[in-house]
Amino acid sequence: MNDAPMKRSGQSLAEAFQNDFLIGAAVNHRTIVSQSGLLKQHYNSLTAENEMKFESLHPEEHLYTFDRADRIAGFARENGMKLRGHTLIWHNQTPDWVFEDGNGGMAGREMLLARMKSHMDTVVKRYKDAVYCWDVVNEAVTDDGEESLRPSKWLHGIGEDYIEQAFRFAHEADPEALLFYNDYNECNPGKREKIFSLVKSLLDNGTPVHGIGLQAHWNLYDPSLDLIREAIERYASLGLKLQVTEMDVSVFAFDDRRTDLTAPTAEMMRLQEQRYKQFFELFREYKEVLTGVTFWGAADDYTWLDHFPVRGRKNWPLLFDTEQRPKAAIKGIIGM
Ligand code: HAH
Repeated sequence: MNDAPMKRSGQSLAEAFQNDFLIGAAVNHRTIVSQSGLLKQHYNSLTAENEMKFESLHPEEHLYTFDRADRIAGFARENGMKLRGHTLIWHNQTPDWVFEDGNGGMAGREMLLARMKSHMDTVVKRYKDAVYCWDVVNEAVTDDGEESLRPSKWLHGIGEDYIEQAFRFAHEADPEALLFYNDYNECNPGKREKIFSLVKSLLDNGTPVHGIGLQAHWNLYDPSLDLIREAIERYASLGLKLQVTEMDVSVFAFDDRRTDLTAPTAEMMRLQEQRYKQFFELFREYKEVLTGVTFWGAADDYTWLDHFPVRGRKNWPLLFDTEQRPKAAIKGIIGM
């Protein structure tokens, strides 16, 4: 449809990086239809944005709902795309029943561990042939302060070893799957060191963890290239594979609350093009450790950043515009 110029040049994003790393997009049950052509042309890996989260797959103790996740797995298989699993253990989008004992109290350690294990056995085994890697634990580390682990119902109910236990259960369920620890603000030096220490301690006690996911929810100004490079170097020093798992480049600075724009400014698009080019030049330098770059969406017609964190504000963070046409940024990257 709108992608004629790219088709003529025969260049797709995934092809341009076929000797470097996978190029992925987060999808949902609607976008595998509305963005189907774009996804098939430019991406060779997918992640379910929400459909494989605990609350989507396992809303009640004795009820699993696989339909939407199955459709995404089917779309990936039919089109020969890889699929990342997202996410098994997280403090968000996990139903309350998980943490309750059914008698008005909170579930204790043994009950929580049993639920964690049975959820993973069911989910990880079901998608064994479809999913090649899982975000086993998402966002377990705090952003600020001295504390390392985020206060969460998993931490409170099980104790500090809940992360290690999660990786062991996932590994038992599918010994072939590559298991990732995934987090955001991953280039912030304070948080970076907490993530580094957490993963190092997991490795030191023999926990099956194979990679670190850098979410990469970045913007036009932050983080700096130097901080991104330092984070990659630091995590790579653990001897693990790295993936960029949820990339987008918001056109708004972190504390910018403006809501007046109906389209991005020319200056925003210029800066975004420049940033994307710099990011991909850096990623290529690290292609030996970086095995995938996944965007948290495919085109600006749908992004989780619309209305988040500022209500009523649209964002334009991806490489394809609201009409699913390639932005200037993509030509810079492909022609690199
Ligand atoms: C990510 N969190 C999650 O990993 C992903 O599952 C979700 O769809 C979107 C973003 C990033 C995040 C957040 O949700 C809230 C505050 C800070 C960062």
